[in-house]
Amino acid sequence: MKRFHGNPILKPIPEHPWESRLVFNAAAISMDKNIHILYRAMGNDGVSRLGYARTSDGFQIDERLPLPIFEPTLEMERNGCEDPRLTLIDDELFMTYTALGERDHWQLYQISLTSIEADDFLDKNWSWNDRVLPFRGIRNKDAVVFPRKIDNKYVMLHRFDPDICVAYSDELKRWYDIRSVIGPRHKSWDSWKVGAAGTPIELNEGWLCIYHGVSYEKVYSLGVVMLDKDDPEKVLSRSEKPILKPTEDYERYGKVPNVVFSCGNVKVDGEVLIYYGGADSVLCVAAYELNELIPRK
Ligand code: BMA
Repeated sequence: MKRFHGNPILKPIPEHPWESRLVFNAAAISMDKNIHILYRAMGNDGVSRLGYARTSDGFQIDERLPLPIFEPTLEMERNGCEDPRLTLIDDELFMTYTALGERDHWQLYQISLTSIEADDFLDKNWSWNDRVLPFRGIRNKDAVVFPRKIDNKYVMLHRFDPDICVAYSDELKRWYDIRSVIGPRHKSWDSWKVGAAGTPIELNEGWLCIYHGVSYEKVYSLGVVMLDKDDPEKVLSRSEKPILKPTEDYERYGKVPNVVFSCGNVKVDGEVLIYYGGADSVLCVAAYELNELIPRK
């Protein structure tokens, strides 16, 4: 495993009010010979919006747009659009994110799902389709859609505290059969709660899913779980140890200390690039050999 020596790859830009304070958790997708990064950004108003950056080699940023490409429009997300994940299915890009709103003066976070035509995305024509709430009014986050149907159904991983759960859909609107896939493990780095990271990667062995685990000490680390190709509720193996834990200064010190949190991973030949937020303050990347990510039982 190698952390990029140039980490962090994205930092706040003080001159841009919407991203002047924090830039962190990001979706990443490889299309058209580039890796496209949608990152969560915050300015002084404390509202999360999404910014866009592009890299051709996965590490050096070649382009970064000066304005957000996605921001709250609906009442239920007035306090922010957080932690995006992207999945390409046929020619449509689906984005899940956490919508942060309020109910009875309490913060309410829930999953929201939208999409955009791949061509529009590549043309930077940000014509997103309607935003729908798969689990309206229910506290839920860390949602990501699998890149293909399984048994003729769309599948999503999401998090009903403290477990990673699954849900199925026929048309990406109504979701059903919610069941737990993995939960926290006692006396482990993932003892408090777990949540999916980026889009599951399909391998011969199964679905390679990177996830975050939180310990009782509130340290956020990353691990992997391999799910059965035909039955994503069946766990084939799960890493005993984290594949990434906060050790560098940019992971240990920041808005929220001791956090590595990922919403995006990209497989490039035999390597996987994992994009992750450091201490909820900056965006970083680490490269893994595919082999080292496959969990041994
Ligand atoms: C989670 C999410 C993430 C954040 C993490 C650590 O609940 O809100 O966006 O990175 O906490 O603070």
